[in-house]
Amino acid sequence: MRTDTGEIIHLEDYRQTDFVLERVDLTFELDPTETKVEARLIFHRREDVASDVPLFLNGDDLKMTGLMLDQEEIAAADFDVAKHGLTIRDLPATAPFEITITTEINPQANTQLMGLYRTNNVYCTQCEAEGFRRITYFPDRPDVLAVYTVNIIADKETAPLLLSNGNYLGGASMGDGRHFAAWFDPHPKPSYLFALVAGDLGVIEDTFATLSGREVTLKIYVEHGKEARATYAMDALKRSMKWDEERFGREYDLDIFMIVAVSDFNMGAMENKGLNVFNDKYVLADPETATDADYANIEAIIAHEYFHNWTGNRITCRDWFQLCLKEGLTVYRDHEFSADQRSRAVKRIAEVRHLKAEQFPEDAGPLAHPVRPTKYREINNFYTTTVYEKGSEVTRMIATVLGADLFKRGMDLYFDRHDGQAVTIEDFVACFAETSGRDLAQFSLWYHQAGTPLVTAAAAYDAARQVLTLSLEQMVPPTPGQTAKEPMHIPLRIGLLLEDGSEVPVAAANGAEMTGDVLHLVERAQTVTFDNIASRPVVSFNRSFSAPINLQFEQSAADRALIARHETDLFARWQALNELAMQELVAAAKSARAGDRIDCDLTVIDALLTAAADDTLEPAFRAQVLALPGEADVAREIGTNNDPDAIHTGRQQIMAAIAEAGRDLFSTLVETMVATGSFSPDAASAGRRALRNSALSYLVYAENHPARAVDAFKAANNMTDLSQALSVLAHRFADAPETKEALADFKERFADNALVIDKWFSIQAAIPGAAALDRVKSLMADPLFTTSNPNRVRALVGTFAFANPTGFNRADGEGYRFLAQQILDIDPRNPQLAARILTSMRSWRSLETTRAEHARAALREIANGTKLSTDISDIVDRMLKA
Ligand code: B3K
Ligand code: ZN
Repeated sequence: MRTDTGEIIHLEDYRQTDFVLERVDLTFELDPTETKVEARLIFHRREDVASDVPLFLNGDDLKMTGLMLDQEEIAAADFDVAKHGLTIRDLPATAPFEITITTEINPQANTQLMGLYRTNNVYCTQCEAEGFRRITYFPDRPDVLAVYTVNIIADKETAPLLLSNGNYLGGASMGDGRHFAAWFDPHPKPSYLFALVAGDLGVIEDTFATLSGREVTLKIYVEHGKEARATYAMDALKRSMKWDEERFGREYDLDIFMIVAVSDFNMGAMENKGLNVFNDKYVLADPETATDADYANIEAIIAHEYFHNWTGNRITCRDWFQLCLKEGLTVYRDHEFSADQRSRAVKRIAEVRHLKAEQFPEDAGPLAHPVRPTKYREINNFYTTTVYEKGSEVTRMIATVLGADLFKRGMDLYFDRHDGQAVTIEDFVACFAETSGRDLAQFSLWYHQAGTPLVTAAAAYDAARQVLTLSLEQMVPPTPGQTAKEPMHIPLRIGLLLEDGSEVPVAAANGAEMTGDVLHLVERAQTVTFDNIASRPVVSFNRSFSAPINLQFEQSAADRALIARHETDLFARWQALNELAMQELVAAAKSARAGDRIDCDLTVIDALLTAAADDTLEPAFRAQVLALPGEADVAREIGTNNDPDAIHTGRQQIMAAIAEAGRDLFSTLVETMVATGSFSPDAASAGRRALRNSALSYLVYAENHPARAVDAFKAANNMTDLSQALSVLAHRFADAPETKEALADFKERFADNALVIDKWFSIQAAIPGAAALDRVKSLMADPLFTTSNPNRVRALVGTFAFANPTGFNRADGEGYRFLAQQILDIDPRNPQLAARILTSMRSWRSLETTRAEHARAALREIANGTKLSTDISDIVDRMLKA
């Protein structure tokens, strides 16, 4: 199995290795440009494997300086080194044998940030998915589990800290200015979970007493001087450890758990056994420099990586097709954690917003793939929102279909049965089928069929018979490689509300299985009736977003407003309001395009303002109500032939109408939602800030004057308020002197804080309008911009491409041409970063023709690039495929 040649890997070709790896001993002699790695690997041949079958080990960009079998040099005739691996022949038929490989690598020159690399003078590794093969030749696949001992030798002065997985064995000075440390990880693990960190870092320390009374040492390593900013992460870690014990019965299993924060990292974080490596963006926080969103992200990602210890590390994936086995499940676990720590309804709203904004377009475009794919060219391109977020939704649906108790029993069985194994989605699902006695074959289509199902619903009420009839149809749209689809098992939570807001119990229906309020839609078309309904009910579909579907259901604004006022499910209230707003935004975009007058329905404005004013609701929820669907959401809703400028204009008009109608409410909120006492990042305080900032931006809109935002900028005593005020200024009054002054002030104040400077770049990259491109270009020339730091590139280029619809989708196509150049420039250094940013063009076919043609041309320009990485050619080829 290897992907770096660009060949296509198929799930059906899976077979286990010919040799079993028993033990791994690694010795690193660290040097910035010439690191020596000695790997001693004990193997034995599987019984059924013929004695002439050679051993193949993956390798990438390695220089081999030694190769021995049982401490004897292997003759040149008995091995071949090729670009992608090492083949060794003539190995023992039955007895275990030891292969010793010495390689030389250059961490300093490693700009891909895969394998062993340097970041701010710290040695650091990233091995998932296939980075270990850039350290030594190895059976680099997740189903090869072994116990590792690691010796690290390095200069004592520049690398006083030497870390790897597992428990610390010991270390000492070596007399030549170097020292060493040895680590042993008793838990068999795949190579992708290997980690090494060495350098000079500061640390904060704590302890955690586990359920069974063991004491675990907790350490978070950060750059010197940043220790105080790691305390929130430590707190989140301890809460995560406790929660996993209480909710899933999972205890930590080593003497020490370490987190290292680094500034150059391709992703959010990495769950290496006992030694998580984090993008420092998801560790460092204090009120002056981190927003409420940053705090929430830190909490979620610390939890996510910690939860991987059981879902991913102790039980891992048989092959990379099973990625959602660990990722979807672990996202589900971190979602539940955040829901328990914060407000469940508000968390659910944020999840669904994210799912619809990121996963739905992926599922509707050229990059669509099943949650459990069956083929890939470059596995790094499959760390997608489909695998993660839709994977989480599928896990959530198992819990919904089974109910909490049976779901818990299924999870317990999974942990019991598969601990220490590398398994498949089928193994996972079988645990739930077994504990529940349910046949989950149809349900499993969620793993295998790509595309967001469309459910079309109609409701008819027969007053004479007191019967409500729901006609439901489902359709799964065609996706690349999958034209015909089977009907799915869709668990739809529903509620029936009467005119006075009271709820009719719905536990029983004719024509569908119901469990509680869950209606099981399993046929292509299903007619479901409810008896004894005294008056016409309003149907609330897909409560708490029980299924990740698109729903088409004609419902009057009055009915939606009733749901918004009376639903007991708060998510459903938000959903009704969001739907109302969406209809207005779509209509406004169409009017703007046609050059017609834009009006906003007063029922809709009233419903939104009523909810925003409702003191019985938590402020965070009310803030979510005021956050209208974004321009990209409107584009997705319209579906085809999109004109981003018209969508922008229409949305601005709707916001203006709301701002004008809600002026009094907004000024009251700005006055009353003020913080009391000192800053706290807790969810309730964050909610008040969110509501106040939202009200403030509407108010600035209504007044059409920057004064209030300038005042807010000056008065802010935390990064949430400060960056919000700066955004309002920059996005509404881009060229005003007040804005220039605020931007300059912000830059000067935070010039030495990279994470805050990222915000400075991204706020400006998102300023709407055709001038955005020139702004982005001149920001690239700013001395603070650097192409070697992924966070910085994402903040500027990524924000422009992902989060500036009018700027990026300029009608003349210059935005796409710019992106094409950036991709071709980034790709040779860091293909993963380039590929991720390129996915911003995944919806190009839904643009109106002129833009779509420009987008196609830019994609072709990329495709014609010389020496493209597999990452980029995979993405660009799929995007261009008809
Ligand atoms: N498992 C890592 C992601 C690795 C991505 C490799 N391209 C982080 C996470 O999902 O927790
Ligand atoms: Zn993960």
